[in-house]
Amino acid sequence: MLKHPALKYFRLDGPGTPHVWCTGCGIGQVWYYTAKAIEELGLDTNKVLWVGGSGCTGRMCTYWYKDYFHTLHGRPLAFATGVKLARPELTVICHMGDGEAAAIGGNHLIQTARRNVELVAICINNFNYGMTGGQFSPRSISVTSKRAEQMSQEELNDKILVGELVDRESPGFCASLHDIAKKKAAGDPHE
Ligand SMILES: Cc1ncc(C[n+]2csc(CCOP(=O)(O)OP(=O)(O)O)c2C)c(N)n1
Ligand code: SF4
Ligand SMILES: [Mg+2]
Repeated sequence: MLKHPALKYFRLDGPGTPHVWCTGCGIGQVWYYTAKAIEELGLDTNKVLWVGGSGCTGRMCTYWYKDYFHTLHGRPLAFATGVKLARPELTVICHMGDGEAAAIGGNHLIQTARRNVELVAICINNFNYGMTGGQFSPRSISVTSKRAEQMSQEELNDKILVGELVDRESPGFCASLHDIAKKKAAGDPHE
C-alpha cells in the first residue's frame, strides 16, 4: 500500500492519534507542507521544535514526531520566544489559530513581531474558533461564505489583518497565502 510521504514525520503514539481534525480540514495540508519544507531545507529534525497552543491549529505540534511544546491558548509565541532565547540553535516553528493570533494572543503577536524574534510563526485563519464550536474570532465575517477578496474595504478594515499587522511591526519576512494566491492568479512568475 502507498504510504503518505509525510507519515515518517508523523507521531503515531501521540494523544488524539491518528488525528483530531475533521475530514477535509485544511490544517492537515499545512501540517504536510510544514514537514515538506523542513525536509526540503534539509533541517536536522532533532533541532526542530514545534510549538502550538490550544485549538484545532494548536494540536498540530502534537503530531510532530520529534520534540514539541503544546502550550496554552494564545501563548505559543511566548513559549517559543523563551525557547529560542535559551536554545538559539533550534529552529522553532509556531502554529496558531486566528483566535490565538488575533484575540487572546494578540498582544504577544505584536510584541514578538516588534522584537523580531527569529522563529517561524504561522497563523491558520479559519475565520472562527474552530475547536470550541465556531464562535466569532477577530477574523470572523458576518457572511461566512464570503471570501476575503469579495469583502469591501470597509468590511476588511473592521477585521484584524494578522499578516498586515506583522508586516507593519516586524522587519522580518512576512507572507500571506491569500496574497500569494492573488499574485499567482495575476500571473506573477515569482509566486
Ligand atoms: C485561556 C483559554 N481560554 C479559552 C480556552 C478555550 N479554547 C480552546 S480552543 C479555543 C478557540 C480556538 O480558536 P483558534 O485559536 O482560532 O483555533 P482553531 O481551533 O480555529 O484552529 C478556545 C476559546 C482555552 N483552552 N484556554
Ligand atoms: S472544527 Fe474546523 S478547524 Fe477544527 S478540525 Fe474541524 S474543520 Fe478543522
Ligand atoms: Mg480559528
